[in-house]
Amino acid sequence: MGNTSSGKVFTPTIEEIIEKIEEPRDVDCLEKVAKIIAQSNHIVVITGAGLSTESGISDFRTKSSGLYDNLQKFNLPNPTAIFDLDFFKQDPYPFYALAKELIGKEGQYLPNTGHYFIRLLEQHGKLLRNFTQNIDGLEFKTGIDRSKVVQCHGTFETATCLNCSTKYSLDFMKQCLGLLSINGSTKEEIQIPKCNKCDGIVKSDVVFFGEDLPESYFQHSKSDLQQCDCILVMGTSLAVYPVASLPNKSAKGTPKVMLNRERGGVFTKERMDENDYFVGGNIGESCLLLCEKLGWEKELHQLQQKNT
Ligand code: CNA
Repeated sequence: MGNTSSGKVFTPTIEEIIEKIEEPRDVDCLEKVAKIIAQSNHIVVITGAGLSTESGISDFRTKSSGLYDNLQKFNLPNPTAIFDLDFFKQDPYPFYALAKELIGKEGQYLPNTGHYFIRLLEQHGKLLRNFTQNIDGLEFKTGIDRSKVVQCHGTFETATCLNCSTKYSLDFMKQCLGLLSINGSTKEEIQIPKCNKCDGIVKSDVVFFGEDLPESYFQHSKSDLQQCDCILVMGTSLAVYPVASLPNKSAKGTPKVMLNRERGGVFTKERMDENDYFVGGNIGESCLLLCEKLGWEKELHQLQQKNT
């Protein structure tokens, strides 16, 4: 599986990922998790693409609906090539087609109950940090404080010319992808974003395989994981490193909880210890049940209503 302690992003090949089985929710376990959350004051939340599927954005590895199973049309040498820098320099089109889908039209994607649950952890003074692998920015649409979120795999909010490093905004990218009108007219087709100064290819500041993670990851990951009193993992297969190794970095005995349809990383039956909890099923429903147990339903509805 390679060097899991490196600061560069990498993932095992699809063949290396064992076929996983979706598991139902264990209600007794959920009850215990609610108690742990009630007692915790420094929670680290680690999130992935599964958090946003209930907002309508596909994840990577869910069979048939996941993005990796729907990339055949681009004739890629392998699915992960879409985030490979060398491949991108040869053919940036597949990445931009995916970017167009992930960014979406204005207001197309909204946060769901899972995102709001994290916002509620913040509102109750319990959130130490949310390390997100997501690049859709839905966390911020809940109103969460930006300093509470580390975007481990970068962001679509900014972009950089690969040749001269000139910075570009999301609006520039949206215009190139046909998501924003220029002088009142929108071109639906994708134009490869090119630098106004040197004509180099402009790449979104999303972290590709082999690239370094952002500075904020290194600034916070070690100390937060040492300080936290609970780890909550939501919507990730824990297959992409180094984020996948974060749950192992907490102090011995720190409760670790995974809310996900399937087990992954340290949450497989063989690897779990007595302080680890796995809650299967959809995140949205699990978070709603947790809100009920914590007495947070009213606040949840208020947050959701504010944003619709
Ligand atoms: P992944 O490998 O696709 O895993 C997603 C996990 O979530 C799987 O285990 C699913 O079973 C699970 N899952 C999906 N939907 C739900 C749900 N509603 N409730 C509970 N569990 C669910 O994705 P990872 O995040 O682990 O992989 C990391 C990649 C994905 C990062 O580099 C991201 O940039 C990338 N990605 C991000 C987005 C996004 O920003 N929304 C979308 C697609 C891919």
